[in-house]
Amino acid sequence: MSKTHYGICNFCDSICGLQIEHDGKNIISIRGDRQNQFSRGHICPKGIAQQDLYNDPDRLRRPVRRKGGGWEEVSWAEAFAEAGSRIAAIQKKYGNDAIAVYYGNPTSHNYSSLLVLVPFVKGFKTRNIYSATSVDSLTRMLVSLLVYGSQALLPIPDIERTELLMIIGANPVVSNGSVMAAPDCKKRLMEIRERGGKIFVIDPRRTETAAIADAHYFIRPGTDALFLLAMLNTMFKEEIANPGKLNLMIDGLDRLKEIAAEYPPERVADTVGIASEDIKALARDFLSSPKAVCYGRMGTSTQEFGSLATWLVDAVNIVTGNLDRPGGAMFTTPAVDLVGLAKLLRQPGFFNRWQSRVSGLPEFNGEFPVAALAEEIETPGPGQIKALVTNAGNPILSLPNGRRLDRAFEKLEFMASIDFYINETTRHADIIFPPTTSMETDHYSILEHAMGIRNTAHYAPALFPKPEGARHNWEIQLDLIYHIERNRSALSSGLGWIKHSALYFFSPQRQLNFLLRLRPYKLSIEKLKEFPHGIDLGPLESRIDKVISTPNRRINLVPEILTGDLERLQKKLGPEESLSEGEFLLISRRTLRSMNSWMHNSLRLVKGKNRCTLMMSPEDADRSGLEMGQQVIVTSRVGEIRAPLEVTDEMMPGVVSLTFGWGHAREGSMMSVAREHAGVSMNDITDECLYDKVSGISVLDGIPVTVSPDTKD
Ligand SMILES: Nc1nc2c(c(=O)[nH]1)N[C@H]1C(S)=C(S)[C@@H](COP(=O)(O)OP(=O)(O)OC[C@H]3O[C@@H](n4cnc5c(=O)[nH]c(N)nc54)[C@H](O)[C@@H]3O)O[C@H]1N2
Ligand SMILES: Nc1nc2c(c(=O)[nH]1)N[C@H]1C(S)=C(S)[C@@H](COP(=O)(O)OP(=O)(O)OC[C@H]3O[C@@H](n4cnc5c(=O)[nH]c(N)nc54)[C@H](O)[C@@H]3O)O[C@H]1N2
Ligand code: SF4
Ligand SMILES: [Mo]
Repeated sequence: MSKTHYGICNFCDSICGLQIEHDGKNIISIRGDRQNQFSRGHICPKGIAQQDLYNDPDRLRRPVRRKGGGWEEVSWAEAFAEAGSRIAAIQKKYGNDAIAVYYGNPTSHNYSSLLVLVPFVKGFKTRNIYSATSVDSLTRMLVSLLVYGSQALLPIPDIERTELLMIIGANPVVSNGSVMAAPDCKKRLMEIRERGGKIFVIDPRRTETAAIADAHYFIRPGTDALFLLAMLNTMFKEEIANPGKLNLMIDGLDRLKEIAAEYPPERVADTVGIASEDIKALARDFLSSPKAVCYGRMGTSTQEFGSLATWLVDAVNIVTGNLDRPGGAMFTTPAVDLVGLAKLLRQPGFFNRWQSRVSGLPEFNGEFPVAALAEEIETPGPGQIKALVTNAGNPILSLPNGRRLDRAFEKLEFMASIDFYINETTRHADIIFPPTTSMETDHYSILEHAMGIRNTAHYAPALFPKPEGARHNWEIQLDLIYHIERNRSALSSGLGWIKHSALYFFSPQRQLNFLLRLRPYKLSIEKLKEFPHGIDLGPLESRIDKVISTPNRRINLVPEILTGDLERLQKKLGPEESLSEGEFLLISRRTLRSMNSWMHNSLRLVKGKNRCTLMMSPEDADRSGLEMGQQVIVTSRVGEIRAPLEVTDEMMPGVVSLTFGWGHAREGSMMSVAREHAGVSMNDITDECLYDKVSGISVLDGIPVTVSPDTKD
């Protein structure tokens, strides 16, 4: 008999409520939960495809170990014992930093994995810690740390009440929002216009989001900081820029005025690609709207001036009085209060306490930027990486210069991965530990609720019990550390056992329950179970005076670490910055039926037309003598890839775009459907040497490339 379970999709920040029909063992169907307080029935194709992951015959159910040219299943005990002893031996021989850890995006969508992340990464006792943060939101977190005093203080656009939304470098209609949990995002954006508000989009591609906006402006990749400074220039000149009640708590307003004075719209227009009159009009519209908000994401984060651009997005909101006011950019009041917790534990975030060995890249919260990973494996000397553990990440496809990483991973003495699949990354591993799927785990989206456009809370029990002989992700993380400690010394083994038992006792579920019981809402898992469609805790509230975490409890509008980078930005205005003949700037693209690099083994998601194309404007195609559908070679400093050309006026002339996360034909990867729809990996030509000089975040948008016909075609 069919039963109904209300679950949560944990693939992206949208946290859609799922209505799952099942028979206790098999999933019959998945659809959007219409009664869900937050997602209102919304679901996207990836949510429906959760069942494909669960049913996938290629998904590993037991640990596997490399054997000859293939793999053999081994018991958990054997897998842990071997990984523990190999890692401990390598650390004994070369020092603790010889082991590196990389954890990927799904870690942050899985509360239990997240709650054991600190003991997990610290357990390795290495400085070589890496994650997808440095190809994603590092700049966002760094700017929050510098301006508001806590990396966890993320300003969220209050799209339910705003009258003007300026989206710069984000495509929420496809991504469903990032650092902005806004399920049913497209509809919510359309509601802004239905109530008479406006949406402006600033993007080198006329995106799916631009298609539902009032106006769209092409911008040259990497020049957002200049554009935003010119906006500020106009705002200050008009003399009506007024931070309002924030005036009393801002440090550096005059200094920002001085800085912006140097960037009149006329000075930046040619470089940015937006007419000075348009920049002024946008600034005036923004100023004159009683509730406006500027929202930037990947396009302003993972670029040459990622820190400056992210900072200036906030500056626009602050100087116009739109920070912390309804309809502007606001801080959430989540049921698990991360900001309060960070304050209590004195962990607001840390930056540049130490630097990477080879290139001197700054640490952030104890992690190095991934731009340093390949060179840290390749460069001999004390501290060289000899072994790697990955958790829920696919760096070969998700990090710049995947081919160099492929070569570097080959040199490792040992590698272990926690993942469901033998994919482009884990095929390099010696041992793979597969965790349970999202259908076998309970859910509470700690980070996403903290980024909600409303205050909400939603707990969903696991749909199916943990199958016999399976391990949850958090259990694998803790068991692995325990087995390393066992091999370190008798003392470490004893202490490790005590720690291990304590962490199992204070399991992630117990920790979550404890955190939920705290103020302000004093909830609990039991209580939340009474609300299978989630609880709406109301719209965002003004609360900066309660949460501001800088030592002097004031907003630091002009952090020196950021202003120090303005000199580099100035150079962007020089003549040497223009592209040479035949050169383009390459940007990244997301599509609705892809989830970064990893849901391509679901036939329902990959069938249909090839989305792995190079988009180019008709002018550029004409000038280059290229035609729609033709196979082209895209070449950067680090290599070349081949892809079919898609000629479209969506693209700004001079800019080309590729989807990322494809390229599943690599030998040894064992995902049969993905292999049939392989595509090519954009990150085979992104350049690991290009990063934002302040934060070290990788440049994924604005890579210089050339495009030529593939004569073999
Ligand atoms: N060129 C370019 N590159 C990019 C981006 C871009 O826009 N352009 N975007 C960047 C961004 S924003 C991100 S977040 C990164 C993502 O980078 P990664 O996190 O490295 O890559 P994902 O594709 O998310 O891979 C997730 C991996 O985790 C596995 N997995 C899924 N769920 C679980 C789980 O619950 N437990 C475990 N153990 N494994 C699981 C999957 O099988 C897959 O191998 O990519 C970045 N790379
Ligand atoms: N369907 C789907 N949804 C996803 C994901 C997915 O893979 N697929 N991934 C999830 C993840 S991990 C994340 S982090 C989020 C990301 O969420 P978003 O940031 O909303 O998504 P992107 O598509 O990366 O949007 C970046 C936009 O910036 C533009 N851009 C590129 N360079 C520049 C520039 O220099 N300046 C400006 N102004 N714009 C620029 C690009 O054209 C693109 O439209 O999406 C999440 N949601
Ligand atoms: S929008 Fe995100 S959370 Fe919602 S169903 Fe799709 S992948 Fe899942
Ligand atoms: Mo991401």
